[in-house]
Formats: sequence, C-alpha cells, structure tokens
Amino acid sequence: MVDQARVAEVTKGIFTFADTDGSGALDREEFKTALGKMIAEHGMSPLTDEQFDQEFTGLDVDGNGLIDENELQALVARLLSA
Ligand SMILES: [Ca+2]
Repeated sequence: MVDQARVAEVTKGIFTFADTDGSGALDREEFKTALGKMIAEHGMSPLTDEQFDQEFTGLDVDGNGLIDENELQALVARLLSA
C-alpha cells in the first residue's frame, strides 16, 4: 500500500533538487539528475541508456518531452511500493 502523502513529499523533494532551472518540469538532463538522486537515496538499480529512454518515454504521458511532478509521482509510487 503506497502512502500518497509520502509519494507527494518524496516527489517534491526530488523535484526541488533536480529542477535546476525551476521550470516546474524535468527535461532529459534534469530527469537524469533526479534518477541519480533516487538511485543514491532509495537503492534503485542504475539504468542503462536504453532503460532510461524507456522510463522517460513511459513517464511522459502527455508526450511533451518533459516530466512534471504528476508524471514523476508514478515512478516514485513504484519505487516506494517496491
Ligand atoms: Ca510531460
């Protein structure tokens, strides 16, 4: 069972860290930064470039080439429930 408040909190923390230009969405470079933080702090397995592309494409549900907070929550929820 995933605690939505915890998911939102963790997502916000990752965002604050990784959204270096403060745009409110993560581009590919910023998403790499976010993943690096998640790998370091949550014991995620490092991704290959191919897995990274798949993850980015899968999370970018509106296909605008950016990961916003709502989109990132899907990954955080998966991570916290693992
Ligand atoms: Ca998007």
